[in-house]
Amino acid sequence: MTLGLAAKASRVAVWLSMALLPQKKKRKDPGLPGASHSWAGDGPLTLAKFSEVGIFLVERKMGSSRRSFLSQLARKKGFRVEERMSESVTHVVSENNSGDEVLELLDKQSGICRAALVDITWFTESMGAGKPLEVENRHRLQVKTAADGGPIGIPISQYACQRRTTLDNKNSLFTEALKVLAENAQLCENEGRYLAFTRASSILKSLPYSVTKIDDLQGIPSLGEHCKKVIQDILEDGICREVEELIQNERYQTLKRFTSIFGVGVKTADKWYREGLRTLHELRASKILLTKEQGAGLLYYEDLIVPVTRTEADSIRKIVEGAVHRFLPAAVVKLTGGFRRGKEYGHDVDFLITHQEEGKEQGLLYQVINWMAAQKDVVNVLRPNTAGDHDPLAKEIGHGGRAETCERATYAAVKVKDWKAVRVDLVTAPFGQYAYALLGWTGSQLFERDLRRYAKHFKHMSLSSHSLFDNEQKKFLSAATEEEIFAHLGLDYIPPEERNA
Ligand code: 8DG
Ligand code: CA
Ligand code: CA
Repeated sequence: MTLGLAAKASRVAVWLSMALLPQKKKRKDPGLPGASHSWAGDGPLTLAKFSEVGIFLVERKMGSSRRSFLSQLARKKGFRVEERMSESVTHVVSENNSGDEVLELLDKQSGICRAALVDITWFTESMGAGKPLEVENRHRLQVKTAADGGPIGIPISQYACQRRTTLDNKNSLFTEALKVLAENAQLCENEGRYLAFTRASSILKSLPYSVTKIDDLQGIPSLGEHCKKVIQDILEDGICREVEELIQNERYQTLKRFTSIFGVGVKTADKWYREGLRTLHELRASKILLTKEQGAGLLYYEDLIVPVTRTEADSIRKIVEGAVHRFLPAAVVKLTGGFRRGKEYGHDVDFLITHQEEGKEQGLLYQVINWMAAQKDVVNVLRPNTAGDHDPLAKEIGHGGRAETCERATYAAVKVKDWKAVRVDLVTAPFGQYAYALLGWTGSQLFERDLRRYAKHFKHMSLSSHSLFDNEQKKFLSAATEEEIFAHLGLDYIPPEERNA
């Protein structure tokens, strides 16, 4: 069978890596206790009744003695009051300050302004009611536009899952520069800096306007001094010298080259660099022992480095669907990852497969792969190699630090004349976990990371690609759709094409 792919490719060789999602397991570690502790001034450590609400009282204009009195009052009534602004603050309460003034204060403190900015009336009414009231518009502090070009009508969340990020990036000049810094941090194994640059870049991607002057950044969270300096350099000179120098840096160039080989991580790339290797040619000529993945990654390097197009992804979908439906005609095959978010190109193609009758999907991938491997005129699948699938976001889940592991197998494709090697991620999920798997495998990675961080910090819930566990009610929350998951988390629904954080 010939597939109408790019001119060069008349057939597709598929590089398959697959992961089987396990059945929902009974959880041993129930996670956090039902209510969080709160330090009640001079009194003993008490349990906050309304632990989901975290109040931060702005001292400015309120004064320290009134602030301390109000803090004690709230704690006595079972509210959690934080002394400092942090991620667990949900309500910033201020008296006689404008929203802009509060935002500026918060920006100086930590850059966190995800919380609702409310007037003291919300606080006094909630105290009167003996419970946290819903925030109504009349409680909210008004935030004016930050600058002429920066219409920040509402506070911008530091959480990607509370922002709408389309592919229309109006600040690519800055985000490309920050991406280089983020990549470099990753190549230096500095996760903190990597995240800081990635978050800053992601926030800029979500802005509905182009930043044209430094004032446009007012009220934007997650922008540290370093990021602001990069933006300022670009605004003034059109380039950022630090970034330009990095791009020319030999270690950066070499490690980027080596880590772009499938199966090669930073540690290996760095080792090769220290051994004096610089180019793929040198690597190929060296006697260095490669793992199976690395060998295949190097063999198909020239193919895999070329982004997969949407047309190619569609052709692969037909192949995968054909194979799946041979064994399970009613199975659902869903394109996920970047293509589901509307991207035109990807580094691989991701599919999620399920069947309405729970359990039917078990063993399906092995049948599918084996069958496809036999269809050498359609796809050319080679060399199954099983390994544990470690969820890269597992630490964001935070229930006892235990990662959900999936069974995973990587398959490589033979490259013959006119074939193109493409990486494909195949995942199956039991029907009951489908919505969670769909959300988890659609990305972007930062969007997923922030969903989990948000769930943990604000809802005391543990989100994964399998489930959502409520640590207070100590139960799993079921969801048939992504919309239901957002609702469980108390978040506005964000469609896939706005998850390009
Ligand atoms: P691209 O291919 O277009 O370049 O980007 P993408 O489609 O957004 O990225 P991706 O690397 O293909 O990943 C898509 C999503 O899949 C990502 O948001 C997180 C999720 N994901 C992995 N690996 C794993 C894993 O091993 N386990 C789980 N549970 N999720 C994973 O990428
Ligand atoms: Ca992908
Ligand atoms: Ca993938």
